[in-house]
Amino acid sequence: MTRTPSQQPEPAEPERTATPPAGAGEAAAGGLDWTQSAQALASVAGLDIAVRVKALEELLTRKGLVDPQALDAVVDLYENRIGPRNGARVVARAWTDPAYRARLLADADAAIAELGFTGAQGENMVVLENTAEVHNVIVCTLCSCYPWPVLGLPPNWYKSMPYRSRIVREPRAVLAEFGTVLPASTEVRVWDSNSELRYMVLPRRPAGTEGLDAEALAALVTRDSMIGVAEARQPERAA
Ligand SMILES: [Co+2]
Repeated sequence: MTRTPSQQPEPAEPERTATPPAGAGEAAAGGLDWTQSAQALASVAGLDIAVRVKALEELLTRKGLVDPQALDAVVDLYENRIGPRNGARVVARAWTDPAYRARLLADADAAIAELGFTGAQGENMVVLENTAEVHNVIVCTLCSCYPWPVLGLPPNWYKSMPYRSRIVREPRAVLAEFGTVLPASTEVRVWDSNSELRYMVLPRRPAGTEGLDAEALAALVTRDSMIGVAEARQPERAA
């Protein structure tokens, strides 16, 4: 099975972070010295990246080098705020600028880069447009490939085995669990991401949003709507 480091921002790689500080070698407060720490890290090097990251986090926490709550805050930032807000801006632009929408559907990498969103896990993007006829939803059945620059880090359910298997077998049932019930006439297409190709869904623009500017529109675009398990939010007041 192919594994990609899709759960933490780049600096979390043990190799780079486990550099011994000056005076290393003495027993530290946590009971491990840096030689032992490096060996411990090497011994888990063949394991899943999540296990390696967890081991690294515990080691750094024990040494007082990181605050686990601060780490959680960083993850939350990427998972829930910075990332999905980027994608929301892409969607709002596509809703308000037909020429941009056309560029986005034709060459997503270039159109997304126009807004300044580039980086790891964002190469070879494909944007899938939801319409009344076709509803797209994305998954990575093999692991957890996900377009970081526009959506941030994947939510835990996206990485879970039940989602990865069930969205393929029974997409309508899974969508219904997310509160998304589509007419029988709407075709549901499930797209399997991989290390060469990352998908993002362009959700349908909600009705009654004609008077909203791009910023107000972006606020209606949720992470889940860009994965395709939900639709964009309805505006609170009819425009
Ligand atoms: Co994957």
